[in-house]
Amino acid sequence: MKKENVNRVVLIGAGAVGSSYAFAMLNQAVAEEFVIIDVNEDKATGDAMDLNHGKVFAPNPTKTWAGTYQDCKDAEIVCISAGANQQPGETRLDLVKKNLAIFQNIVSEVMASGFNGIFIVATNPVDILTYATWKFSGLPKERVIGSGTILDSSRFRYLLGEYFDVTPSNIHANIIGEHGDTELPVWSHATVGGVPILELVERHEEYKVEDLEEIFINVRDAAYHIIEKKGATYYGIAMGLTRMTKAILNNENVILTVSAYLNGQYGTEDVYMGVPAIVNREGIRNIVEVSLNEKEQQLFNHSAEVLKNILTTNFE
Ligand code: 6V0
Repeated sequence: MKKENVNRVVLIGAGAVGSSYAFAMLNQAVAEEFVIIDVNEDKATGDAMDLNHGKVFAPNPTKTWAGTYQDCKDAEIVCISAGANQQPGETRLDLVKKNLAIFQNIVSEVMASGFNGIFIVATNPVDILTYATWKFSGLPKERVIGSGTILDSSRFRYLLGEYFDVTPSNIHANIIGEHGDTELPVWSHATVGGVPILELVERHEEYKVEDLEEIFINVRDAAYHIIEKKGATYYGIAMGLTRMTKAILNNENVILTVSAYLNGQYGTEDVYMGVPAIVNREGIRNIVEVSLNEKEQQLFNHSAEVLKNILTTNFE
């Protein structure tokens, strides 16, 4: 039996993303208990051993073990990063069929345990699989959250930070829409220390619109470049998932750009997409509706359309 006031997080899928998430979670001592499940039981057991051996160096020891679906019953959060990843040349949307089948199985096992917490989904295509998790689990939409464009927004802030030579935390800028090829930058609300980036480009000759466009392309295509070089991407997303987990467990009411269920916001409904949202202990408290300009709204509608077509094919 789990003690009261102890936070338990269960990870399902201890591959490159899952193991990196586990490493970040233990290093930041986010939860008191961390359980690892993988269809490859040896990988889960080996990871738990390896992580436990470093526990003495963490800010607080996290009780860590390779578990079973029964452990989900008392978990506050189940984070899923199980499934196939992109091979060179594959888009995220190419993974739909393979990963939907895996998710049907995983989510029904989690729910059969009596789980009543919050799902965080990382597996690609993340917006589709977050929707699938919501459907398969029957949980309220607020308690199923995808990583969405949290990583893309973080890549965006990093590159803009380099460009303007300012630390990324002082850049406020979002990538929204599908976590994938149809995502879009919200330039109309991007600021550096409160100054609109579009104004900076107008006022200072050294900054150019073409450079901004190139920054966005690099963000959008970052996964392809990393996969070409080292086969997979995992550290960035793992840190993003850890940030989401912290926001929930610490009841932070922080705004993160995650995949949330849209119910009319941004003129779109019945789809999960990356948008800024207030995250707390209840999951998604609210979606932040930024007023998009006409071009941004068109791009957003297109992104929604692409995702909805996939949902229609697979869920009707
Ligand atoms: P990986 O290293 O192949 O790990 C996948 C893990 O899932 C393996 O350990 C498998 O054994 C395990 N697994 C497979 N089926 C099951 C099952 N039924 N039950 C339990 N475990 C299972 O892949 P990697 O970790 O690189 O990627 C995982 C997923 O994350 C992929 O879909 C990626 O595309 C996705 N990513 C998502 C990102 C995001 O921004 N949301 C970023 C990077 C990767």
